Amino acid sequence: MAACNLCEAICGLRLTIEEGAVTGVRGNADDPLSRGHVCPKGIALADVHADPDRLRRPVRRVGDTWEELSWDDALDLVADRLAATITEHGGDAVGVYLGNPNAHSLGFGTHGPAFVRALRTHNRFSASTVDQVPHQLVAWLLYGHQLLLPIPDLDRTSSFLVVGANPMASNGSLMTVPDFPARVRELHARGGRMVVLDPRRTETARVADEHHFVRPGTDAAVLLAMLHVLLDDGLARPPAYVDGVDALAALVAPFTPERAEAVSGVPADVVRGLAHDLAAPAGGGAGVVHGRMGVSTQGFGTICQWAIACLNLLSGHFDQPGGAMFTEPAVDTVGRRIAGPGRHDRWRSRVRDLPEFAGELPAAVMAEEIRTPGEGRIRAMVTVAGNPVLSTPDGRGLARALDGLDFMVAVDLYLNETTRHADVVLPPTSALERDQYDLVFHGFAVRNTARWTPAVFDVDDDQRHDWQIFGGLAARLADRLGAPLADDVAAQLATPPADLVEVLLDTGGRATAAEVAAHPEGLDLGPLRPTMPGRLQTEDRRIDVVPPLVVADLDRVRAWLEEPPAPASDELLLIGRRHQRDCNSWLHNTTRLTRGRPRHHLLMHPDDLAARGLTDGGTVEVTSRVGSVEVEVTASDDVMPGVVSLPHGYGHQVAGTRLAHASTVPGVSINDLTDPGLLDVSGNAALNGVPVRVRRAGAPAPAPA
Ligand SMILES: Nc1nc2c(c(=O)[nH]1)N[C@H]1C(S)=C(S)[C@@H](COP(=O)(O)OP(=O)(O)OC[C@H]3O[C@@H](n4cnc5c(=O)[nH]c(N)nc54)[C@H](O)[C@@H]3O)O[C@H]1N2
Ligand SMILES: Nc1nc2c(c(=O)[nH]1)N[C@H]1C(S)=C(S)[C@@H](COP(=O)(O)OP(=O)(O)OC[C@H]3O[C@@H](n4cnc5c(=O)[nH]c(N)nc54)[C@H](O)[C@@H]3O)O[C@H]1N2
Ligand code: SF4
Ligand SMILES: [Mo]
Repeated sequence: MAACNLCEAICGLRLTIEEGAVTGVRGNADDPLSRGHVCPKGIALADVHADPDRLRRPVRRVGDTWEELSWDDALDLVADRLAATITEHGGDAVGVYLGNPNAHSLGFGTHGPAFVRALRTHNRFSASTVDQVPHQLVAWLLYGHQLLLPIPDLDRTSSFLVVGANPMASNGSLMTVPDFPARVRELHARGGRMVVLDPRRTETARVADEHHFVRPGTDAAVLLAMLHVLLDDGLARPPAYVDGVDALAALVAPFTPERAEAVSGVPADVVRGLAHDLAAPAGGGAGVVHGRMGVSTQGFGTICQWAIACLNLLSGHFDQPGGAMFTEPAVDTVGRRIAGPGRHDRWRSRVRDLPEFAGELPAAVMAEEIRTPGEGRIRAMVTVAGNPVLSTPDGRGLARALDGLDFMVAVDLYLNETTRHADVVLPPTSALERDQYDLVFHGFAVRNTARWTPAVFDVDDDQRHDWQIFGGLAARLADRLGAPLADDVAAQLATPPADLVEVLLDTGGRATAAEVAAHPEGLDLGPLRPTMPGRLQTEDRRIDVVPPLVVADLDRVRAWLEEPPAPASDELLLIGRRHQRDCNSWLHNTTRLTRGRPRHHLLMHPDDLAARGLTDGGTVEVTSRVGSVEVEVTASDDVMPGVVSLPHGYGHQVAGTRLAHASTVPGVSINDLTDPGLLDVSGNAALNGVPVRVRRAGAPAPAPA
């Protein structure tokens, strides 16, 4: 048995192994959460394990080639260079970017934070600020902890409103929901409904009962108008532990459904209907709203997530079956404060003066912090499990900045568009070679479960797990900086994650390590249960729905609604997309996931093509403030007129390296167009709704106005 760690659905797998090789991968029907679900990526996990492209020993760049070196030499070299940078220029001269797969690695969870602390830097970045920071900020403001996130009780809801998420392709996010397609069928079978608001008619929209186009970046108006209706029509039923409802009513009074319609394109009567359906679904039961990437990575990400939280709080179904509920994981990282609650604005970025949240600065400032001379400039970078050249705004600019570093080290399984800029790459073992307990996503699941999955394959003496790399580097750095690790920290770093998880489970109360280990398929701890207000982490154990930070940002929404910026007549709004067989920026070197019809094209409405004299299938040039790319265009009335869509994670350029295969996958990087200047108040990048122009590739540039 194995666990897939490639997305938030954490599916249980059954592997067939013959002569040391995986010859079959199936979903594990006995897993109480994933119930046999598996997607093409889960099957490709075996390809990663067997992949000759995957690095297994440290490599060092020597001119244009890479040379293997021993683990001791590699760790010593990295520690020497980082320590020298810190000694000479201070801790902030080292920057660190933590990529998405860290969230899926037990070894990072148990050993990563100590490594990051050892770097002594305020210049910490991660995929969170191109993803879900608005959720975390709102959770901290309302419930007192950044990871105390309410999850839609999908298995019992009657009315599911999905705003800017595509779980049919993504398998769900901040809602660990393997087997989403079957769960939608079950929703329908019990008479429930699903409605989708999205600028594209997505795979999820296709299985929904209703889909409405919403103009990118305008959801705040729709969600605030829904709140307005809820309060104005007397539908609001706030729990007794909620404060500030009158102030909230006053704040949302100006946001009417008619004004929402004017900017978003969602009809006012639809907005009214959605608010009523949420509070009182037609067939009875409870309703819930869920919003993800489309409403987080946009200019009003925090306002959108706050409005969604308020809708769920006031609907009458908060913390009740079918509404928004809180998962109770067997290892409660929130209640036990294993993860910090999140704080705001304890320091700021040097160049743009942007506040940190939860110890991190926006990934969108990374390049300028490397590039801009002066004290505190980032001179050395550490990346762990990430590819920010493809994943963060103005990736091209970041790639240029990385070339100007004194030193860079990457902890990664592969050479990619980012790690190829490194001086040293340290490859950890792959998912099937290490033990897994999901410390993160068991906490966001639609059902309470726990699952311990021991490593499937042994490793040789010359491989290291990620936790060993973090521990080895932290200890070496501390020694070189003249402050060796305290004995208890050193002991903890030398302890394998398995032993730490055992203690966490045995002291956690919901299930002992032995009970969990006895159920390798996953231990079922039952459906979600009401837990509020007991689990609130706010000081007064109450929820204030009008936190000052949000109230202040509402001014920005009001100003925008009063005078929406007039777009240039030929301007289009660029949005992203995910495909079931893509996995952010990697896995494009497995044939299993890359065969079939190309899926890197720009999608554009036929009317917008016609207006520009463009032809379906032709090559177009897409230009934003930041850059331009050339890519094939496909006519599609699945996108709203005025909107174009590109997937992220494409634009491979590693020919000549071990990942040469991936460079044959066509496509361009959407993040050569996205703009590091466009941010939400949380510091999250506004990757969606980027203004662009599209014209025929090779056509003469328009005369300047
Ligand atoms: N325009 C646009 N940009 C986006 C998005 C979007 O929707 N639109 N989505 C954003 C989101 S939500 C995210 S999460 C980011 C993701 O972007 P990143 O944080 O850059 O993460 P990945 O692209 O998943 O990069 C994965 C890298 O980690 C390596 N890796 C895989 N497993 C491991 C492991 O166990 N250990 C180590 N050390 N390395 C490993 C892989 O080899 C690969 O090089 O992209 C963001 N960028
Ligand atoms: N197959 C696959 N699965 C994945 C991933 C992957 O790369 N591939 N990545 C994983 C990761 S890291 C994450 S974070 C999750 C993300 O999970 P989701 O958020 O479910 O995934 P997306 O496809 O990014 O969905 C965002 C939706 O928002 C829409 N959208 C864009 N702009 C707007 C807007 O302004 N308003 C509204 N209402 N909608 C808008 C887009 O059209 C898109 O349908 O997926 C995870 N699962
Ligand atoms: S849905 Fe996610 S967790 Fe499940 S097999 Fe696919 S990639 Fe893995
Ligand atoms: Mo993500």
